[in-house]
Amino acid sequence: MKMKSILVTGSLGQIGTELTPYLRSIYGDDKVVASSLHVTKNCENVTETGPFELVNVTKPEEIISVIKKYDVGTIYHLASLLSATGESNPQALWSVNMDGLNNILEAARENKCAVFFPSSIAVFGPDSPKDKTPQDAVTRPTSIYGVSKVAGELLCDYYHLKYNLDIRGLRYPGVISNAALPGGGTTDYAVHIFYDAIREGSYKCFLRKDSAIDMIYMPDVLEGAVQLMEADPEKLIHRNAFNVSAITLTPGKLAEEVKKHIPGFTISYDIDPVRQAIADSWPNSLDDTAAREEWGWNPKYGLEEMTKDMFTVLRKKLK
Ligand code: AKB
Repeated sequence: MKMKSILVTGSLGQIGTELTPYLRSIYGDDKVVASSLHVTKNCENVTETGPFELVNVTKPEEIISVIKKYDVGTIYHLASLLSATGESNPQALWSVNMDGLNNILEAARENKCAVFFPSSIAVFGPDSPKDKTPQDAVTRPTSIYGVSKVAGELLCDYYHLKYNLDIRGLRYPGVISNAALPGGGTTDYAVHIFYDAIREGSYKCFLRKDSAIDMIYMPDVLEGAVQLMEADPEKLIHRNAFNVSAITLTPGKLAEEVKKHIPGFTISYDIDPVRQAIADSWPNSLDDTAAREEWGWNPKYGLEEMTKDMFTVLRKKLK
């Protein structure tokens, strides 16, 4: 049987920029359709290496037209606004994150597509256990981003239960990567610090030195997403919204690791109250036992390996 195509929304964002080529390397360049609201600078590794379409996820007809044109069978729905951006424009966040997801799920229902939905550590709030937050803890977030991710997880479960759609997803902590910069997130410091360390030898951090939030490195993000989508459904008890994590981090701890590579490196702190309040409402760390047991989540990059690789790649890129 001819293999159906894969559609990636938000393909020029932090994760999409690397997930699209990764999926193309596994399933074939012409089988992975990248889409985005608009084209950004230096995006040729996505737009020129396979099919690319402009799609606004708030417009159902644009999603349906691409699904039909390429005979799409699976959607990696990455288009989303992040936590800090959401606090400055909650309505825009709701429109992209919730209306967008609703449109994707409806299009998936009509066309019998499987869906990957990235949720976030942001689903947890001040009432959730702070350390090693369990898979099935209370989810009452205080950021609009978190509210949209909880509602999104529930909507995904609903479409699975009601229409038997194959919808799977992960709760990402902060994602550290070196291809595209993250935009408007609370965990962005853990990427920016590397760029500023190489360019300036110093970094001004918008979170407190002791603000703990878990992180994962992009190669583990890529492998984990595909591993989950390929997992035997019989083994999935949760299916959607799996906690995943790899590195428990604070800005202070990351700065110490950076200093091992750039000895004169200095960090200072200029706290952004909005992002600090979001960070304070999130867990310090996540318990990802369910992901490990149900589909074999096993991240390869700890703090040392990630930091070494970030410097190797970025030193070449920023030369
Ligand atoms: C953000 O900081 O908003 C994101 C996230 C943790 O979901 N990186």
